[in-house]
Amino acid sequence: MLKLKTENNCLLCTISRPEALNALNSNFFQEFDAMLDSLESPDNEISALIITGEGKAFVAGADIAEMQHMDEAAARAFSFNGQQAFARLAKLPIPVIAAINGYALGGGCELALACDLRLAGNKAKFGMPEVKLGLIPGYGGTQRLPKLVGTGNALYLLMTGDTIDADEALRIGLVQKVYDDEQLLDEAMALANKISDQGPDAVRTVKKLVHLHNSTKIDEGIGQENMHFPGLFATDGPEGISAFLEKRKPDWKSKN
Ligand code: CO8
Repeated sequence: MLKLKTENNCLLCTISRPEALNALNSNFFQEFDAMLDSLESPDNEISALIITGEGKAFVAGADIAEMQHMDEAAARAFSFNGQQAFARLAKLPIPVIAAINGYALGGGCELALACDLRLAGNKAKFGMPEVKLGLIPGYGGTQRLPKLVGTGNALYLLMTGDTIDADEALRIGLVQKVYDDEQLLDEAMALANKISDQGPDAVRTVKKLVHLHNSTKIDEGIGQENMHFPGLFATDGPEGISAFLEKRKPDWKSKN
């Protein structure tokens, strides 16, 4: 289900099951876990991950047909498995960009929520339609969505099951940018390259600290910032500062 392609050290992961609008089934999670294994490996040289979907959907949700015959134990396992996978995705040390090319519904929206940055094509559609099926999100959506768009916007989407378009998603902060569909992947790649041009250890540390704000009190988080700040003076900092003063581009490899 996953087509993987590397370009400029950036991994493009295309979810490819267009006949079912890329609905997430057990096969998906097996392949996704294998991709995460390789991205978590210490030898990994990939500097950014872009996730997109083939055809008219990013992902139209968890596979409803697969859920049809689940009992409670199977539902718990299916939900837990997805939660674990998306938690691993959120914790990857590299930036993860969702390039949302179409429907991002239910589990598909939750996948996008577990990414660091969300870019939408202008035909993208977002929603949490689980209540229409008599269900709730099971891959972290009840927790990640309100943190991103606020309690009111999250409850509106979660209680009505309504679908919103890319401009509305931009307005409520669900996505960071909206592009013409034809430009979406190029823009996602340009964003990945732009981030890759920055101090790699600085970017990893920013990601770690910003995600920490969801689980810590502000004083503790600021304390963590102070703990991590000096470490940059032993990695990216000297090269970044010298390059600025010498009016040249930093060569991060020279100091790492
Ligand atoms: N699961 C399985 N198959 C799907 C899904 C899905 N989520 N979405 C679409 N498909 C299939 C359709 O059944 C159809 O298959 P077929 O051609 O064999 O009939 C094919 O994809 C094309 O779909 P449509 O003909 O419906 O395409 P339309 O353009 O008419 O409609 C929609 C597009 C509006 C996106 C429509 O397909 C739709 O409403 N899909 C379902 C969206 C949805 O409800 N998503 C939420 C699913 S629940 C969920 O994600 C919970 C996550 C947590 C799980 C925890 C585990 C227990």
